[in-house]
Amino acid sequence: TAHTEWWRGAVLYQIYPRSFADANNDGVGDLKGITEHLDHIASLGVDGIWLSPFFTSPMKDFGYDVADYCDVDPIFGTLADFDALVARAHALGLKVVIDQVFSHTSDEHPWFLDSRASRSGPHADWYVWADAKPDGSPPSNWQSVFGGPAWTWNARRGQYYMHNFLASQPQLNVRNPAVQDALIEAARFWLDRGVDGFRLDAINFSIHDLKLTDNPPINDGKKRTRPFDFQDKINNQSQPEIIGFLNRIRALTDSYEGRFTVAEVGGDHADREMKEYTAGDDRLHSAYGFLYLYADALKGELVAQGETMWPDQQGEGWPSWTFSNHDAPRAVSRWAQGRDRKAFAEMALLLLVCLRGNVFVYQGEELGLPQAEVPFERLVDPEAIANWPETLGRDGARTPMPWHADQTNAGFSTVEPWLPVDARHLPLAVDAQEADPASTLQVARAVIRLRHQHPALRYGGMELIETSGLLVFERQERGGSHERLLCVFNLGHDTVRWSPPAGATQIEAINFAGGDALPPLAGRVFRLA
Ligand code: TEU
Repeated sequence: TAHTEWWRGAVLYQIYPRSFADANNDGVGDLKGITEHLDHIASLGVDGIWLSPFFTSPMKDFGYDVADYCDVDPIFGTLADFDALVARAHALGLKVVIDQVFSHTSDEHPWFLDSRASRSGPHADWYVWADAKPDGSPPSNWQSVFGGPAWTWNARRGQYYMHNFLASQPQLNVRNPAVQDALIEAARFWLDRGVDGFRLDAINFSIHDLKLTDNPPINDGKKRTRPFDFQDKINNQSQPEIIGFLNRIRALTDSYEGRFTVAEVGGDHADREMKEYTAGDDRLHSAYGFLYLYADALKGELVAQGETMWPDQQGEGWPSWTFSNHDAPRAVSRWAQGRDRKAFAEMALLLLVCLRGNVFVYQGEELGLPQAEVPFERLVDPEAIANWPETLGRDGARTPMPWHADQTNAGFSTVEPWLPVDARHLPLAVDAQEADPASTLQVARAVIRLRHQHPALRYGGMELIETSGLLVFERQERGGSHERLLCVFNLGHDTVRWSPPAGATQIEAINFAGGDALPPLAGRVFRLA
């Protein structure tokens, strides 16, 4: 039943391995560093971790360009280090979810080296190849997420190959059953090593339109900030055949005990795809939506949108939400808008744990870190470099985790890290916040505990009561406890008069000192009779 599944309603902590902790002091974080700091994560009370890629990679997209699915890149350590990480995590009661990048490989993967060598070799049809148009131009108008055409010419094969991201991330032909077999075997390798689940990277990019139909332009009048956003990406994404592949992944994970799968679903059709990918028991367990990731303000309407796009109905799957990750500017910097950053970060943590679905906390979010400022000459993200200054890219969300306020590079590494530490992160370091009973870190622990103590928060349905002005909603667990909780947030800039209904008992409060007025950034949770 729902309540024995560890993953349902779980809080997962995302680790970006390059930036978490650098045990061998080469400037880049590693698996040993993670293992040494798992106590910190366990102390938050989360259910598990999600590790961004640590596989063999030329690092053109910092690990999202995989050259060997079944090995650890030497910069991160060894398979033995991975086994030690899993053992320590499990000993601490933490589940381990890892990234699987199944939509594309690195252009240095042996499959691609073979595929581009000839049109008749064993891997000839493992990637998406197409002839040029008669005038030599690319086969379709498809655009890469990082800007520029989604097609790159290869002189040896005399064809274009497709890539939704960098040219060094060729698109796998996931329609080919042999490709699916190989990916399933890679997943099995990690399941046998004890991982508890997978986050499936850009999985809605994995099956393209065979007819290579041009994408229509987007004319919805919305402001678009990212360069690839001017064209609907319907034809290089998510064709119906994806479901067969998801069925195979689910059948594999179901052949092990207690495993979890979550699709990463961005793009223009996320709301439909999230549901399709999770409908029924033979697809994925959950889908991770982008609703909050690029929003430039946190409003009640946004929460309402999430509930509308993901109604609480049988058979529609289970959403996963996050406010921040390694791709998007950190939420406090997008949302605080001149208000007190610490107060904002703490209210946002309470709201996150009150949402219906699984929630993901990104490393540093428990410290209330703002987006780091990375000077132009230190930018390394290929998306940032290609599109600067229209987009600042992703480096500012990927700077080293600050462990010690008084140590060099915040205790992340003894040598200059691959991305600089932002000086504003030093006073927010873990050791400084450990010593302060009123820190964001202590609030993070308290609110995660709150979610775990209340089945209504973890498993319950959500009913929106007010979404403009104040955000007010109820969470109710219909199954076992029949618990009903009322959650109230003032996301606005002004104080609002509000008093709880008769018989309500407050069980948590953030930025609230009492009385019948709710100051901006106040959040309160009540038990209803
Ligand atoms: O991101 C997939 C994705 O949909 C991108 O649009 C993402 O929003 C982009 O990075 C925006 O800046 C995943 C990973 O999370 C990302 O880090 C990888 O670069 C990408 O896949 C390719 O593997």
